[in-house]
Amino acid sequence: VAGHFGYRKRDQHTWVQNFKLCDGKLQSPISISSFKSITLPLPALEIIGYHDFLSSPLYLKNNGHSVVVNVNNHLGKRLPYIFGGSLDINQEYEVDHLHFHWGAKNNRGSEHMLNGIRYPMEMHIVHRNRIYSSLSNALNYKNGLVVLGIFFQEEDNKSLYSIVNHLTSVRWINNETKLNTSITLGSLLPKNTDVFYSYKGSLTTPPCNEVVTWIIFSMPVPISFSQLNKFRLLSNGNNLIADNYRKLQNIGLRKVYIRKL
Ligand code: SG4
Ligand code: ZN
Repeated sequence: VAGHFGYRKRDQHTWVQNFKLCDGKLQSPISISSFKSITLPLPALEIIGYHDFLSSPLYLKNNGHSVVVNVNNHLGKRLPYIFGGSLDINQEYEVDHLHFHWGAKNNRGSEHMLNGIRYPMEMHIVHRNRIYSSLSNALNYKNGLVVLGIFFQEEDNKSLYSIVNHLTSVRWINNETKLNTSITLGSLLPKNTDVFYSYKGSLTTPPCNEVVTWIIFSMPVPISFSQLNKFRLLSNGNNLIADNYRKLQNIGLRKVYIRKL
């Protein structure tokens, strides 16, 4: 979707030169604080089809900025989708792909911060509003996308094996490999999805379109040190991809909502 951009501090400062939207008032990521968030009596987020195995073949790809699993064909079946929660009534959002942001060290990597904590990794499950035909089409509309943000914290996790074991095959930019086991999206979610934060924001990469309703789960998912280290070996050809997180953006006049039980 975007052309060339880098994550080093001096590179992030130049995003706005090539991508004007990155200078907007509704940018992501942000620092979230539970006590500054507004509690709303929101219904649960309905997460449909997350326990179905995704149609194979599934491809894992190093795109130079991240590592991506595309989910956007689910032959014959409806794609997994979400609705409810903080989302507008009657709007359904289908899964497009998932990708990760991680750090070179455990003290960094997540894009959002929660209560002062930066986690070592954050996974984004990108969903497209069903009324739009494609991801690139959805980028033109304020209600185009919903991204589920999922933090990882260091601890062993079997459900990540199928992705992590293939990372050595996508070490270099544009490497792509077929996953030899299917996965369910549900196995990648936190045990508890009842508590989440939500706010209106943007893509965290150029072109930074302000079309994303963010839903950030409060509960992290475990990942082991050796699994994290496999992400840290991925390269874009010149540098390691690690530290592919955007600097924090101003909340400005925005409100962050929290759903509790
Ligand atoms: C990553 O670079 C993904 O590979 C991109 O996915 C994604 O762009 C981009 O991050 C921004 O997404 O959830 N971090 S984010 O705001 O989903 C889009 C693709 O280019 C448009 C397919
Ligand atoms: Zn992302």
